[in-house]
Amino acid sequence: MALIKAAHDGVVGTVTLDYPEKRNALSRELIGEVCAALAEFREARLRAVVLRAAPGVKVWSAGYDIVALPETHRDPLGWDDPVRHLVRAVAEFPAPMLAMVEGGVWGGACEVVLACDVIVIAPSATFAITPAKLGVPYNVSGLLTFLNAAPARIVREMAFSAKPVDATRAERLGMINHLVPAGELESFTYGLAKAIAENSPLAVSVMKEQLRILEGAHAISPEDFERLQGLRRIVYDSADYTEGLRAFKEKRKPQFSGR
Ligand code: LCV
Repeated sequence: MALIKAAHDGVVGTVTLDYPEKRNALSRELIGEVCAALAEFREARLRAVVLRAAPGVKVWSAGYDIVALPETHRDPLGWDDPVRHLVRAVAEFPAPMLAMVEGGVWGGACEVVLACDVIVIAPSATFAITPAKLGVPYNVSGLLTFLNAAPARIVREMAFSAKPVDATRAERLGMINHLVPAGELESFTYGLAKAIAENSPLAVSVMKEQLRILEGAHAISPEDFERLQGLRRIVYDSADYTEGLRAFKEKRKPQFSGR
């Protein structure tokens, strides 16, 4: 079953998330389709790509496919998890990726949007960092994506409260590039994509790669990394982690005990 739509005009590509039954949850299958489309776009040497959902959606993406997360004893967000693949594919795509957003963006989807090079949103867009609501130990590279996209104090508030940030606040904080009226979202985004596509693709591509490396140039010692992994392990082996996932599946509020 196709969970996305992909198309291009030889210059600008579009990937449309199209899994409304599950609010565009980022299942392994959906992410596999996005990555395959990006691989084709790379071959076609496209100069910009727009990542979007269907027009007028209330939910741009509900984030990780929570149902697929392991219930315990296994890192749910390790190097090989599907969202990490997608974030890397976005960051390493050799041309700019523009996220065009209306509706709610949750959890892992928030990371995917913030990993894009340019973000254009409509007034209905909201952004939430949700691991604390679910009891999930987010990972270091994911948190770095957030830290590169918003001030540390804001990342803290978003991560600790899991409350959505609305479109005007996201614009004020510099988390996104442009907030435009819903009726102008497409024309504005594709206008910007075309302007980018008229510039030197080699210069643009090498700047994107340099910025990616510079954004990741934070020193972390092997000891600190191991320690953080150990702390994360305590979370995914906890009763609270199991409770968070179960509560979602049972459509109820989780009762966290801190154990
Ligand atoms: C699987 C889903 C999902 C979903 N997965 O529609 O960053 S972390 O660490 O938190 C990471 C682990 C992560 O990204 O987790 C996901 C974080 N996302 C969220 O917390 C949002 C969870 N979803 C919702 O709160 C609601 O679904 C929203 C508000 C997005 C939409 O509400 P709405 O009333 O429009 P439903 O809740 O009725 O959802 C429709 C169907 O999509 C499934 C959900 O279980 C339901 O399935 P059934 O029709 O089979 O009951 N669904 C929604 N989100 N992340 N499945």
